[in-house]
Amino acid sequence: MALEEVVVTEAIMTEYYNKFMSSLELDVAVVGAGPSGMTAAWRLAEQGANVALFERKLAIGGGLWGGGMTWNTIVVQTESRHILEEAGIPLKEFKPGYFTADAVAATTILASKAVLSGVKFFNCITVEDLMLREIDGQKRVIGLVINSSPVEAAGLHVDPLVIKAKYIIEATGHPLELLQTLVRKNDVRLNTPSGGIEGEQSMWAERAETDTLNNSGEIFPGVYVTGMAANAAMGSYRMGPVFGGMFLSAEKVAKEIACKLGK
Ligand code: 48H
Repeated sequence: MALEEVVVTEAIMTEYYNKFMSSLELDVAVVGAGPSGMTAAWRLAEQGANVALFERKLAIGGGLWGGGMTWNTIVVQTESRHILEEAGIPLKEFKPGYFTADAVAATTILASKAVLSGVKFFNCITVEDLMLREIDGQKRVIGLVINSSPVEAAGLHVDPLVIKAKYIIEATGHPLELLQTLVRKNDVRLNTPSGGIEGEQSMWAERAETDTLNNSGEIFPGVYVTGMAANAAMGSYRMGPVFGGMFLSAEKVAKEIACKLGK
């Protein structure tokens, strides 16, 4: 078979263009393809929402690949077992209530579930800012300001592009990048005890896991926070390589947004 290089180029340009064009006005834009972002995106897309996921790195997965200290096994508790089982991630019970999963299996299976449910992945894209509006006297986030990650890495002065979304999910993990930007640049109050970012605390796994679930939700009009970002925003603890709270937090946020979208 003849192989024309320009056809390959045309195929990539056309397909990516179509994916991008269908993401200009989303139901949900997820920022960060770690365990919480991918789980929330999967749960929403499988209910028919128009969802795109933006990830700065070339590789999706966030902290899920690495297990604990690069020993690539993760631990989840009984409460979150159903989510992994539904995804088809094999689990082993190590001791009563403590389940392990291969971190590579967890990452790849979760990513497959998301992409096959219709989530449009945009890896190598950095979300550098948010789009704000005042609606009925209240400020609301209505979209994302995005740029190519290599542009960011090279420090080039290249202006970004924008996509709109009814809801944004902040799933950037420990650095809490989106909310940091929102608070730094704008005179806004978050739905936190102080109105600002409370900041992550040290290790206390049991407390952190419960808090992750409680802290996940709408933190600013149009912005939901999930995963480690929820604890960083609300001032709770870290939990190390226990991932149950990440999955449960994403499931909670996806349910709340699906309900608002009438799904
Ligand atoms: C695009 C961005 C941007 C940006 C960041 O860190 P993650 O894995 O986040 P979670 O919350 O799904 O999972 C947390 C977990 O991995 C973890 O770190 C745990 C449990 N720690 C406990 C402990 O004690 O340490 O993924 C976040 C993703 C990453 O892939 C980033 O590259 C990406 O978000 N990201 N993508 N634009 N501005 N900022």
